[in-house]
Amino acid sequence: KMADNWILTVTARTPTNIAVIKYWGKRDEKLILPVNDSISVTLDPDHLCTTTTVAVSPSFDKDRIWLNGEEISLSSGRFQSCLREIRARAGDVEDETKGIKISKKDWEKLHVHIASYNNFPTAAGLASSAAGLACLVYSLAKLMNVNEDNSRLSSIARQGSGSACRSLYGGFVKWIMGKEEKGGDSIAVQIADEKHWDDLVIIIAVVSSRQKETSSTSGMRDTVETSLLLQHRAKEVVPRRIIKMEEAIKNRDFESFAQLTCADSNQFHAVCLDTYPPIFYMNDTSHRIISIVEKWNRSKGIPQVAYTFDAGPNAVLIARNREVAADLLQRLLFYFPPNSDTNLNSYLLGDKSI
Ligand code: 2P0
Repeated sequence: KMADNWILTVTARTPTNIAVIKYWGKRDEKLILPVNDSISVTLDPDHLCTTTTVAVSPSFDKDRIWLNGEEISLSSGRFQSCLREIRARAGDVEDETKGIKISKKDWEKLHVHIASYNNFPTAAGLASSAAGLACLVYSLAKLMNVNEDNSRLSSIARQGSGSACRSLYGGFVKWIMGKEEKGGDSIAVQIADEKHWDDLVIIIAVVSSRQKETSSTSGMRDTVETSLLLQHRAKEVVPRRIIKMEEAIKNRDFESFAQLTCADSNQFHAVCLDTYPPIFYMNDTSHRIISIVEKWNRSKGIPQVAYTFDAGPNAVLIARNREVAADLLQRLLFYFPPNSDTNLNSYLLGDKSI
């Protein structure tokens, strides 16, 4: 019989990701299978990321989870799916220095404690389930010695939150929607690593730190049920954009990249407006940022900056290089001076030297 005075822990860190071709709409809510492929860029792990420590000990009498130091419920179907899928794949674990030996079948009886921290203010409205669920699945897989590659793990993370499957890789990542009913082929793959296009600088302009009014999960459900534009988008528009976006990324073609990124963000928000009841994620400040970037890009003849907005009003701005990023920050300060009515907090990601 095993002694029960030991504890084994694993810590992992996972960055969040920003979609440039958006995921919006599920064909299967329980398995989280999307209606179209999506493509994202994973942020540098020094910035918006989740750090998770998972622990196992025979003295734990149930599975528990803490988020930013506060215990939350683990009872949601999504957490339970991830835990079940990982446990089903658990392997033998041996730590000779501690005299610990866990066999595959022991994992059915052992309980885990999970502690997760976001290194960005949750109140900033940037809290994304992507980094959190990806980190949870990855750290549990390490703890339980799950012998699966990242694409198989991405399929498990997907069942925690759709966008989480894309955070298991750095660089540019494609989530393939897949065809199978059970979703085994709905996985993420890396299309270019983090070094491939390192001229790009990402700036997040925090327009509002208010929590969004419509959650992504319920917003998507309403869209799937009511928007005809979504059907056109998923069948006709996104498949072509995915091919073009992959090409643009491979060739580091900023002009095509920016055109596709901005167009896809705008279509995603058009689909939200086409939903009943309509969903408004952007506000007047978001719209002003779009106008400023569009005018600037047109005046230069070639795009300098791409913008994209998710399920909230905050702008994600992707500058073609460091010089443009410095110029962009100047412009944001000019149009949105600190301590004015519209106070914008810009987070510069990826290059602290500007
Ligand atoms: C994306 N978003 O591709 C899109 C663009 C928001 C706008 O993925 O229900 O939190 O957990 O699968 O992943 C946000 O949705 O939704 C999202 P669930 P998720 O990044």
